[in-house]
Amino acid sequence: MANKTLIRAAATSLGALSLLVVTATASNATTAWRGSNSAEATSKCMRAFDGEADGNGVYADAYLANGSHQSAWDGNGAHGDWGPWTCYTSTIDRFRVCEDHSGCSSWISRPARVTTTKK
Ligand SMILES: [Ca+2]
Ligand SMILES: [Ca+2]
Repeated sequence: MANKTLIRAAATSLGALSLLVVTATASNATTAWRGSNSAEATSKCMRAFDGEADGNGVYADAYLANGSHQSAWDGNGAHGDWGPWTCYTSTIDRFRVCEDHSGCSSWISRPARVTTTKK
């Protein structure tokens, strides 16, 4: 009896923990749009969403602080779900959403970072 209660308590707190992590990731993300396609980025992770079933793939495109160029595709296309988060060891300097055979959004600099600069 005591053991069962313990296991249930452990499972409940584990569930609460993973929910917290997901919420934190989503709320810190910056989104770039091109038509119904979008890409999200945090300071070190990004993912893409293909919102148009038109045969054109969608990917998040980024330059990192270390100068490398990275792409993260929505691998399954317009199925109503996001591609997987891809994370890097270097921070994302700028990112945009690109649609194959079509083009890209404008660059967004330093996604998901709090800006305190005032002019
Ligand atoms: Ca598409
Ligand atoms: Ca998808």
